Amino acid sequence: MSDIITATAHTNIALIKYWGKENVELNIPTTSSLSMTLDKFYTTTSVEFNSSLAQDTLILNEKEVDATRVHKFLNIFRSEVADFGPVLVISKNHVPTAAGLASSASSFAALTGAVSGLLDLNLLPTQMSRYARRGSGSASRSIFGNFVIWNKGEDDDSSYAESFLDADIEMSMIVAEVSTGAKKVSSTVGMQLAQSSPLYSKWQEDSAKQLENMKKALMSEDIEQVGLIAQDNALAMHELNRTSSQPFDYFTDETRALIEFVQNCYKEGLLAFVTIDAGPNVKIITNHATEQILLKKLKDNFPNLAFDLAHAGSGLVINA
Ligand code: 2P0
Repeated sequence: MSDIITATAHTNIALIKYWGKENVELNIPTTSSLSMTLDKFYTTTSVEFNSSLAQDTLILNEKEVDATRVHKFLNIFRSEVADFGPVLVISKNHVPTAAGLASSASSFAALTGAVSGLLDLNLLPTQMSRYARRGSGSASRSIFGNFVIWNKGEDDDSSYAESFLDADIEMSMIVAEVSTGAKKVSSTVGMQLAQSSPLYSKWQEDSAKQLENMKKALMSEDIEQVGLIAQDNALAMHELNRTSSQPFDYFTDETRALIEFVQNCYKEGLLAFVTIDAGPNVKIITNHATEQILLKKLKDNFPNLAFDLAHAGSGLVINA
């Protein structure tokens, strides 16, 4: 066992969203979800035991930050595996943090990999996925590359992600960075509110059907169907927020303008669909053959925005 263990995990974007919890403490979701892991955004995390520290310490992007969530996560291992002293966690996030690009997914997946290496646990990827889920639900999916399904399960043992399709089907994602500032409603709070929407049970039913159709579309590499289903699923998720007991909306005027623009591109014959997470950024689904045409149109029409181009990425890597 080496003294410092480093792990890298990429973020993922859900094509069928996780937006609600059956169990808040354990992050057991109300629906299964399916995602694409992205090559462009990732987190690299190193961990080491450090007896000179008074408590678990997190250095994120070279600054010491609040380690409460990391401490809580490490305590899961302390209670389930073996007790151990303070851990120094040094993390570098190559994701615009807390702007709806799911940095918690890559962060907790990388931390899971690093800690399991530090403790010499030799876990199967699905077992790592269970631990990552406890840190942040979407992190369960970032253990794997390409297309990943998180079967909701019903308890701590049965709720984990696994690879669905470990192939690059020439899908592309253009990320429009509408805002890199902190989001106003955390995912955890947002989900709790969404579950109060009168539309929620219908959304769960629709999500189950969309998941089955999404699986078929991915297997047949039909990116148009993938995009249409993902777009319907995401827009319905945001409608839950607007119809919750305390309505809220992650969209800004720029988000809405981008959605309209992308939908017009599709009407004009381009392969272009949107998906949006817990923030104002818009992720545009297209394919390798269309990405440069679409990127140019987007840059010409939204000159103030930054765009990133991402493709399917790899799963967790632990370097001992
Ligand atoms: C997803 N999102 O499936 C959904 C869609 C955002 C919108 O998972 O409370 O940070 O830590 O389990 O995983 C973001 O929520 O939430 C998320 P917690 P998480 O990607």
